[in-house]
Formats: sequence, C-alpha cells, structure tokens
Amino acid sequence: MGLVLAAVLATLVVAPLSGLIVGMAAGPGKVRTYYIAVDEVEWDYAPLGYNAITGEPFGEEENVFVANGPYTIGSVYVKALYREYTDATFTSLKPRPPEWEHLGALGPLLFAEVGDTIVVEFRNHARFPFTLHPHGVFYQKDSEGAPYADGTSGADKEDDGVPSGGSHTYVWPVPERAGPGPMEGSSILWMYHSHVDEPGDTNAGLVGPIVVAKKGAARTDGRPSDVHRQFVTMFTVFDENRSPYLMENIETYILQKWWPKITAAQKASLLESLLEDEAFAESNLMHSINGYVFGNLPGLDMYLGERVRWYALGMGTEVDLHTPHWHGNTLVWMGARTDVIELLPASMKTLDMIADNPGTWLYHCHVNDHIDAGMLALFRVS
Ligand SMILES: [Cu+2]
Repeated sequence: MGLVLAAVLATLVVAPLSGLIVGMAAGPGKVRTYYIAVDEVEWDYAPLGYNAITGEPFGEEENVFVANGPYTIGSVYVKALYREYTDATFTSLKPRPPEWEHLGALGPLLFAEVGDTIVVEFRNHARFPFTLHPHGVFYQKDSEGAPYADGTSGADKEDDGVPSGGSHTYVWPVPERAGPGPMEGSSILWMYHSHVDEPGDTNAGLVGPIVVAKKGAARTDGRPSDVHRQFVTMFTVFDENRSPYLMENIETYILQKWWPKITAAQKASLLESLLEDEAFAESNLMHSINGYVFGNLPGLDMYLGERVRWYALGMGTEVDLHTPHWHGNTLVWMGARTDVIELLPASMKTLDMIADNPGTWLYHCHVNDHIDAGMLALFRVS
C-alpha cells in the first residue's frame, strides 16, 4: 500500500471515532524514512577482551561465558542484527554517530514526533525469514510484521515473513496515542523486533528502539529539546541456544576450530553430547546490556549537570527479570525518585537523570545471578 494512501486511510479509519479517541489520526507531519536490513554478522559480547568492571583479565567465572574452547563457543557468535543503510540500494551502511555507539547489538534508533509517519524500507539479507514488528505506533495489517491466523490475505500477509533476499515497506503513522502519556515527559520508548519465530528471532538479535517525542518537542536531530543526552539500554539474557544460528555457531567456533580432523561419526556424537550438556547450554546464556557483558558496553558518557534521558528495555524469557541500578546518581520515573527500575520481558521505561555526581559509576542488573554472569556496565559523569 502506498505511503500516502496508508496515511489517508489511517485518518479515515479513525475519523468517525475522533470524538472518543482524541488525536488518533497521524499527520500532517514529517515522513521519516529508514532503510533497515537484517544482516548476519559476527558479534563479540566482550570486544575489550577483559573484565572492565574489575579491570582484570577474565578469570574462571567469566570464562564460562566468554572463553572459546573445544566445548564452548565463547564471546563471538553469528547473530542477525538490524542495520541502517543510507538508501534503498542497501550498499552503504549508515555510520552510527558516537552518541549512539552504545546501542551495540540493538537496531538503529527510529525516531518520530507525534504526527509524523515512520516508513521502514526493509531488506532481509539473512538466510531465514524475518520481519519488523513495532510496539506503540499505529499499523495496519500490511505493516504488523507478525504471522498468525488473523483472517488476512494477499498484501496484508506479505509483511508477515519477509523471505531471504526479500523486501517490504512498513508504514507506521505516529498518532497522539503513540506519544508520551499525561504523566510522561517529552519522549518515550517503544521498540521493534522480528516476529516470525519471535523467541528465535529476538535471541538472534533482532530488536531495536523507537523513540516518540511530543509534537514540537524535539530538535532537528531528534533529541528532545529539554534533555542534553539520551541513552537506550536493553537488558536481556541472549539465549544463544534458542538462536537459529546455534548449529552454525557450533560448526564454526567449535567443530571447525577445535575438531577439524574428526570423522563424521565422531562429529555427530560430539554434537549430540554438546546439545545435551547443561554446562554447554549455560555457556550460551549471554547476560548482556545491548549485547555487551562484563563492562564492555562503550559510550555511556555524560557531563556534570546534564539532563540525561535513559530508556530501559527488557526482553527475553522467565529468567529475564532485571533491575537496572545506577550508582552515584538518581533518576525520576513517572514522578517517583529512584535509582533502580524493574524490567520484565518487553518492558519499556523512560527515566530522567540530572547527572550531579562526577565519576565512573557502575550500571548493572541487581539480580545476583545476573551480576555473576556479567550483566554490568559503566557510565561516566565528567
Ligand atoms: Cu538481570
């Protein structure tokens, strides 16, 4: 469906209800077009190669998760990630500016003000079918990006699973009800993720942030004019056992690297024992913030006195109950003062900090098991 037509239809569909649902219709605002592909990339959860929280080399406890060996994959996995390109040819990656370097494995930030329309030109460079399914913004059935028995057909099904090499245009108007609520500040967090095999797709890495600002609240670069800086952090235990790339990761980082000369029968037997081994499964649970473990997350830097907006996202499964804790500074969430916030899978929370205490500070999940497993980062107030 054409973009203009979609926007018009979105208006028409809700117009009769406009007295009840105030401001549902999007526009007239900007059309913000993003070129996003799924790429298969080697992702390193610990690119520094040491524990930046202790400042020490990885020891026995950390090596459970980060050391590559004959029975462990280590810190590098093939993952499927959303990446932004400069245009519809999908030949040049759009460089990620320093302020968003900390997004790590997260997809590009999609920004809109209330009244705008987000258009994503989507290309699937990966070997499996994937999609873009957004939270919060308005979508019709051709832009939902999730397959289920919803009674739709034809063009309304094409978004449900974009095959390897395929493309799709997702159109998401951003009406008032996608913007900050009455208790909230100038912008809020939503997210998008792939939703073909939702658990597999998200463990592969296919999650990204959406920030929606109140109409007129943002500068041209998308930053709300009442904050100096924004950070998005996702707390999740990436379960690489549940990734569609598990077999490839075993093949590349264990079998080819450590067992190049074994017979096919020996290989089958080793594979079988690995897949039944609890220690192997444990080694593939990457307790990460934006895809980084043990303080390897870069770029959480700010200056004293700045108003800093933190967007916190949770994803995952029943082990994914996270309690991000900021040391040394406090925040406000929904009018309440805190330095810890609760995240469950798919929680999306927006907090404001006035950075009033200089130093290098710990930012970590407060769940004991997750501390041990590396769900820690550092932020700096200078
Ligand atoms: Cu946690």
